[in-house]
Amino acid sequence: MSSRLQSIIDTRGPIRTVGVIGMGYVGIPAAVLFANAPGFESVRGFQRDSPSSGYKVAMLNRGESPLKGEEPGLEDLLGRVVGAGKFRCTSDFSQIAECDAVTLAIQTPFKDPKDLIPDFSALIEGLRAAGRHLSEGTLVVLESTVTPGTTTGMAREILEEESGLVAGEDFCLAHAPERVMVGRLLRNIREHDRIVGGIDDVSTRRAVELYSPVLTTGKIIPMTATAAEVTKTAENAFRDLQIAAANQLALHCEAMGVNVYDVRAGIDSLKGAGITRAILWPGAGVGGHCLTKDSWHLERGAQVLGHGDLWYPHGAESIFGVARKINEFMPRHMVHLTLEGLKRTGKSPEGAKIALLGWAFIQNSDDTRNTPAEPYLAAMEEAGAKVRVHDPFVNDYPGIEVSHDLDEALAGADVVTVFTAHHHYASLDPVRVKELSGREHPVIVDGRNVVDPDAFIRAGFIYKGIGRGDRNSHPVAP
Ligand code: SAJ
Repeated sequence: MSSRLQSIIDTRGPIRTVGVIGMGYVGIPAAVLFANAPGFESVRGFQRDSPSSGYKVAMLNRGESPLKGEEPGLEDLLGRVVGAGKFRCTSDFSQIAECDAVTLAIQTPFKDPKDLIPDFSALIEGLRAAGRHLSEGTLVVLESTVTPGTTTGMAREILEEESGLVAGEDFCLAHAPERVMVGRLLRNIREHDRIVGGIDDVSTRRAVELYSPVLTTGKIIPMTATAAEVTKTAENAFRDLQIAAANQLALHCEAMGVNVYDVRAGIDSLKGAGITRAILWPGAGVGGHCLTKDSWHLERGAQVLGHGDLWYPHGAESIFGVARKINEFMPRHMVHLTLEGLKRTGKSPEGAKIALLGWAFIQNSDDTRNTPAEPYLAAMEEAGAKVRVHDPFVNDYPGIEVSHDLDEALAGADVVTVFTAHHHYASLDPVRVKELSGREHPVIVDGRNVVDPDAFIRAGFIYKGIGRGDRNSHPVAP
């Protein structure tokens, strides 16, 4: 622990001004909650003035949220902190010099999972901007999910190179990973426990000072920066693994003619001391910015930080890698179910009309990052089908026309495929859908168990559902 750094912090006093780099799903709610905390005088949101996202600066300064999906409380709180002059967004990164603490909430996708190469270009740019305007005693926090070893390694090096200062001596550095889900951003930040990992004790304490005021029921869990990185990547890798186990079980249930949802309810019923049954939900695939890559960050950490000391058969796939492959397989399984359904109507995919319901990767959101619907669409178009996409939340997507008109999307459809469990689809009326399709036996492929198979079968549909071995070979209603 550096007494020098502690005395710099003591001289600087409590954190008053906060900067948040990256105005996205993580940065915007974080900045608004910092601004809402009475102890912080002002919060700056830093956003590059790029063609794709520069528009956010003016929008945020008008108190409007650029995030489209349902985000309870966000727009109100944003309006209040902007109105009170506590939050302002800017693309002038030199104002970082006025901040006591700076957080980075920037995307960290993977360029090539096969060779475990992440794309840290946006993060590096953010770190360089922070480093260029860093002053003694500033706290820098990485909120982005990163490969274990990044905070004490690459991030530290770049910040020191740009600032000429030394982490742990002249400024504080920590990792405090975000744990938010779209649709409940504010609640997650307030209520989830916060993992806080400094590169040293002074940094950890300073980061605890930053996050404590925004927590309501959540508590701080302090640890080292690298342990915090492993915690974050591992909790997502475990979730991906649990989903993969549910998906594998669904495939087995289809083969055995059993309803996976009955089995799931049965397994879930075993409760009691020492018994944790976190069986998740099978489905059409795993999307989003997190589960689709964080296993690879964990794998890379074990490789890089482990310096080859990973005592595991060389070249053997880790369970996290296998889980990724199972979840990546599910959209292809949706293709299989679609082709099987068409076959039952004596049709081939060539020229078939498909209504794809749900483009967002998760229900009741506009978030389309790594949507599992995309590989399905590509495969069906390759098979010669015409696919119309409907999603009530998604306005636009490069190269894809997304309709908000459900009747128009369903008109003339040979197949209706449900990819996202938006609440709109729970009330699909089989008689109405059949009318719109105009087919004697349209096919319905349910990737999220949102429709009642029997109601659709009675209406003359060919039904196919993930994990519904009990219905997927049903007799066709006359
Ligand atoms: N999914 C399933 N079955 C399930 C749960 C999810 O197929 O039982 C699918 C969803 O449809 C979606 C994908 O997985 O396509 C991801 O869904 P998610 O509910 O995991 O949503 P994320 O990725 O936004 O949130 C995860 C969460 N991680 C954990 O719970 C460990 C969240 O807490 C993290 O903050 C977030 O990743 C992140 O940002 O890392």
